[in-house]
Amino acid sequence: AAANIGVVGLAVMGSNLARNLASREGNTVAIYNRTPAKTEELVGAHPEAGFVSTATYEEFAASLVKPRAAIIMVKAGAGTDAVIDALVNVFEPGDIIVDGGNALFTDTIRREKAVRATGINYVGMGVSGGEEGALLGPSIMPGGSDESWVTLGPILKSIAAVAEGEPCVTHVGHDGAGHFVKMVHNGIEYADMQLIAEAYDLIRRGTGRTPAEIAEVFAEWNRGELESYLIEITAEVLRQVDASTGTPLVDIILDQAGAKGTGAWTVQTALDLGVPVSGIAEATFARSLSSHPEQRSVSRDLPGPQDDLTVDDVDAFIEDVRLALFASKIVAYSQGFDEIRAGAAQYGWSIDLGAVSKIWRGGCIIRAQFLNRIADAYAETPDLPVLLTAPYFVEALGRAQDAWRRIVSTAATAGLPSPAFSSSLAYYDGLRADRLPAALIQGQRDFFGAHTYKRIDKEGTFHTLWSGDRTEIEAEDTH
Ligand code: NBP
Repeated sequence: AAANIGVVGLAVMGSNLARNLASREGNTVAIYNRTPAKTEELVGAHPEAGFVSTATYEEFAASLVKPRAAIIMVKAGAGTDAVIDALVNVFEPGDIIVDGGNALFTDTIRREKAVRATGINYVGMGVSGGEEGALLGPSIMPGGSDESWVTLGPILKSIAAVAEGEPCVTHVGHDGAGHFVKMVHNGIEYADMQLIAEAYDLIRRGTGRTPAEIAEVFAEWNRGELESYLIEITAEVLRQVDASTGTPLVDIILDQAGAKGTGAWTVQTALDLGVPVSGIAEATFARSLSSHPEQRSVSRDLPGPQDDLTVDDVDAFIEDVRLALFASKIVAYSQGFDEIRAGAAQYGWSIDLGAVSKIWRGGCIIRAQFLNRIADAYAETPDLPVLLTAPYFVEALGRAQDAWRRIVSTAATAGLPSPAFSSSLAYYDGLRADRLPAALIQGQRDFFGAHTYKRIDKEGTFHTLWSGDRTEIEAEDTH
C-alpha cells in the first residue's frame, strides 16, 4: 500500500482530478477504470504523475493506505451504485468512499445510510468547475461524516481552487449536504446566465449595438461590482466571429438552450421545501421555452406591440440594464441561499452559509467578487432569514430599484421577454409588501374547501359557514 488517495472512473473529470491530486505535494494516487485500456492510457500519457495503476478493485484497495479513501468519478446513477457495491466489498470499516459525480442529494442520503451500515464512511461531494476546474483547482463541496473529513480535508485542500489565499473547500455538512449545495450552486448558475442573457438582449434590441460592441459593455461591467467569471466569458462569446460565415457566432448558434437537469432539481426541491426560488425557476423554464421549436413556430404571429424598442439615451439605458441585472442577481443568490437554509433545516444539516459563499469564490462557474459580500452578510448575522436584507444588499437594491423598474416596464411595453428580471422584481416587491393578497386566497380556500383561516386580531383558527348563514365559527386547523 502506497497511495493515500484513489480515483475510480477515468473519463475527463476523473483523469483531470487524478492528475490534479498527483501534482500536489504529499499525494500518491491509485487509479482504476472499468475499461483497463483507459487506465493504461492515462498512465502512459502522464508518467510524471506517478500513478499507482490498478486493474481490479482488489488491487485498487490493496494499493491504498488505511483508512483508504477513494473518489468515484463515474456517470451518475447506476454506474455510481455499481462502483459503490464493488468498493464496499473490498474496503473495511473506517475507510472512505467519496462520490464526486453529480448525484441527486436524495440518492446520496440513501447511499450514505446504506454504506454507513457497513462501517465505511460515505461522502457525497459536489465538484464544480468542469474539466478545467478538476485539473487546476475546483470548488469542492463535500458532505459526509466528521470522521471522513479528518482524512479528506488536507487532501481536498491540496487540490481545490484558491480564492484570496483560502482553499475553495469546506465540510459543508453531513450525508447529502455537499450534493445539495452543489445542486443549488447550479440553480444559481442558471439564474445568473439567464439574467445576463436578458441584459444582452435588451441592449441589443434597444440600442442596435453589435455583439462585438456589447462585448465591450460586458468587459466594462466586469471591472465593477458585477465582476465575475460569467460576465467575463459573456464578453468572450459575444466577441467571437464565426469563421465560415463571418457573422457573430451568437447569431449562428441555434437559440435553444440545453440543460442537464440540475436546474430542474433545484426547482423541484425548492417546491418540496416551499421556498420561492422564482429567479432560478424562470431561468429553468426559459430554457424549456426556448427548446420547443414546435410551440415557438406556431406562436410567432401572436399579437404584440406595434413599435420596436427605441432608446433615446443609450448610455443611461445601458446603466439601467446594469443595475437591473445587479438587483436581479442579488435576488437569485438570496433565493438560492434561502433554499440551502431551508434544506439544512429539513435534513438536519448544520451549514455555514458564509463558508459556502467563500468556497464559490474560486474554481466554479459562479465565481464572483460579489460572494465576499454574502460572506460578510452571514459573518454579521449567521441566521439572517433573507440574505438580501443585509445592509450591503439593501444599499445596492435601493440604488438599483428605479432602474430595475424602468427596465422591467420598458421590456413589457416593448414586448421583450425578460422573465428573470421581472420575476425577481415581483419577488422583491412581494417581500416588501405590508399586506399580500394571500388573505383573499385564504378566503377562497375556506369558501370551497373549508380550509380555515387565521385572523390578524385574535388567536385561533376560523371558518365561515359559506353555504349556511355565513357566520364565523372556531375550527380545527386544517391548513
Ligand atoms: P462520464 O459521466 O462520461 O462517465 C464515464 C465514466 O463512468 C467512465 O470512467 C466509465 O467507465 C464509467 N462508468 C460507467 Br459510464 N458505468 C460504470 C460502471 N457500471 N462501473 C464502473 N464505471 C462505470 O464522465 P465525466 O464526464 O468525467 O463525469 C464524471 C462525473 O463527474 C459525472 O457524475 C458528472 O456528472 C460529474 N461532473 C462532470 C462535470 C463536467 O464538467 N463534465 C462537472 C462536474 C461534475 P468506462 O471507461 O469503463 O466506460
